[in-house]
Amino acid sequence: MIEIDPLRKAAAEVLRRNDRGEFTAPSPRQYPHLWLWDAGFTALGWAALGDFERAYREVRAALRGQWRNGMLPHVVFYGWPSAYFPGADLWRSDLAPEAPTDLPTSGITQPPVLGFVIQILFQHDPDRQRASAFAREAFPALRAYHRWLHTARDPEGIGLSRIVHPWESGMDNSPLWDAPLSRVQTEGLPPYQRADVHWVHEEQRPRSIEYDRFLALILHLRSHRYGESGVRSSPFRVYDVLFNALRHRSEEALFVMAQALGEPTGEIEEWLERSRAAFQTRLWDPELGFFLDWDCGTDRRIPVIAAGGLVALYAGLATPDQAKEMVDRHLRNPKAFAPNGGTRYLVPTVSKADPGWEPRRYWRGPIWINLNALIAYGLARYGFHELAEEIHRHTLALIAQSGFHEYYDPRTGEGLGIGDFTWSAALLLGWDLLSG
Ligand code: 9WN
Repeated sequence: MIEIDPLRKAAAEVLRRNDRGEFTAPSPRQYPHLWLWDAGFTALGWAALGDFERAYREVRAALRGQWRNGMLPHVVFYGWPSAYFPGADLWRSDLAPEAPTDLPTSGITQPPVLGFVIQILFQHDPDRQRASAFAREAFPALRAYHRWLHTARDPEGIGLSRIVHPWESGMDNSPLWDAPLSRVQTEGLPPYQRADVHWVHEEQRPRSIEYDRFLALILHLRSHRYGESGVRSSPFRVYDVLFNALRHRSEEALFVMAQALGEPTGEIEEWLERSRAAFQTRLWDPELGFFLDWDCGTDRRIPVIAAGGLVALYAGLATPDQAKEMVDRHLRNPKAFAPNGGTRYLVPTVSKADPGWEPRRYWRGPIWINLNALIAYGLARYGFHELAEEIHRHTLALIAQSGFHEYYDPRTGEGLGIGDFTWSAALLLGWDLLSG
């Protein structure tokens, strides 16, 4: 039996150590700035500690990076300069007319979690006046962000937002991107020095060829001043299940918030309806029985079974039959996600049956705490309570064994990547809050 109290205490210490005052660094050494989806998970951790003021400060810090067109950038460079690469000097957000002029940011976004995070904070803050004041302040910024996701990132109006860089998915080197990334040309790329392999062994990080392509994509978008022409001509354009599922879950939350605040709901209802339909017509793969990403370059689904697909459940986007099929054929299948002689823990980021599966390399196989939390609550939403509990138990076991690592080897439970990682601590604390 794992004792939860010492783990909570240790998690609170990680949050406090990584607290930089105006934001919480995902890791002060490896990631010394603010990252968008990290900030959302981190705010839940602060709320679970009862520190709602601090949780609001985290969200505000992310919103402070907002561009005039509504985009929320994936990195806000508080604390710049630092040793992080690629830094503000490479992104050059000052080239974009919509970017803030007083704070450097990146020029791409990350999974839209803040919508459901602000609803959770609103629901749980015991100080109702403070909760309403914050909701009123944050709602317009979030609505503007989602409008941007539905226009700039859905130029064909199909009801899904495209990502134009793997970093926008948050799952940087997933095998999902192998095919679309292979089309990114890297000739003429200026020489550069990676900083990510300073603290973490390079076998646990993306390969150099992927880094070259990550940078080539940034330079492409930058040469278009991060405007629509760059998005349209990007060699990497994907409708990602995880990204769009989190967008949908956040829009469910924005709908509830709009009702509570007396704001119009029609636009949000339309968003919800359109993404529900698009998940069925475009992303559900009846042969594989799973939600798959869509590659706009080939106009086909990407046949990679990744844990992000299961996050569709968190947004309620599967029919009950689809949920059952995903669980029976994939999640409970020892050849895919379930433990077998080789792996002991749920949920590896990629099915073991996928040829791209690598149990120690970043988003190609290891377990990440944020995906476990989202998948567990997705399962609970569909009534798979035992399986949700099992994922929670496995998560606690990983943390008890190896501490608050960035990710974990699903075979041994060994902690990989950087240690003292903020969202692993924040979600241990805030796990129950994710239920809504
Ligand atoms: C690039 C901060 C971020 C996470 C991402 C994770 C990693 C950055 C990097 O770290 O990405 O954005 O430098 O590797 O993949 O999900 O938000 O924790």
